[in-house]
Amino acid sequence: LFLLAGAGLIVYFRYEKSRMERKRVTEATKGVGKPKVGGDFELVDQNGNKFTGEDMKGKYALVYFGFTHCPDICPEELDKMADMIDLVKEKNGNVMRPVFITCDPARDTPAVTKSYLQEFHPDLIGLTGTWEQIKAVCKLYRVYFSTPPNVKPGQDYLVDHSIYFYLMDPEGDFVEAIGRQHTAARAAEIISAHVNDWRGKLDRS
Ligand SMILES: [Cu+2]
Repeated sequence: LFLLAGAGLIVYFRYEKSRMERKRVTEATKGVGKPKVGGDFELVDQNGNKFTGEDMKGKYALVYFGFTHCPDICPEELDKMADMIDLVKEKNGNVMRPVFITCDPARDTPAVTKSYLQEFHPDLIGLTGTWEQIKAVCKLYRVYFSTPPNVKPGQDYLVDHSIYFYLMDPEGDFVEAIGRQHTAARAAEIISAHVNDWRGKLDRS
């Protein structure tokens, strides 16, 4: 019994430690005076409807920046994102809005983005906009933006982009960035832990 209680305590302390760690992450990013990631934007979704920063709230949002012509990284990361969506849903219900934002607005029209995302997951929301709108949203998320302005149709060019999943809480505040080093399973654990800590309103429908 004593041993069991000891083991229980260790498990409890580990749990508390990781919970405090998450609290630290959340507070560091939500606190006043900290560099802000995210904020309001206006874009258009893959069906041609207006989509703003307000539309992202209510659920947790997982935001990924990429482009449909990306040869290897985006397909890999979007496969991973699809697994993350399923794992988080399995554990918590429909609490997350997965969002893909293109860094290549000249080529990624709503129609192009729509057919591209269909290969990965039906829940994915794909956003595009004008060059200025995309430049602005990249700036909000501190994403490196390299698409040249005024590209000619058919012109080939490279698009460089940051590779992070930005987790945003239901109030639209940045929680943490999930990098390439995390597997889908680990990323889903991190997201689920934040969901469990959340005490505010959360749309699970
Ligand atoms: Cu990419």
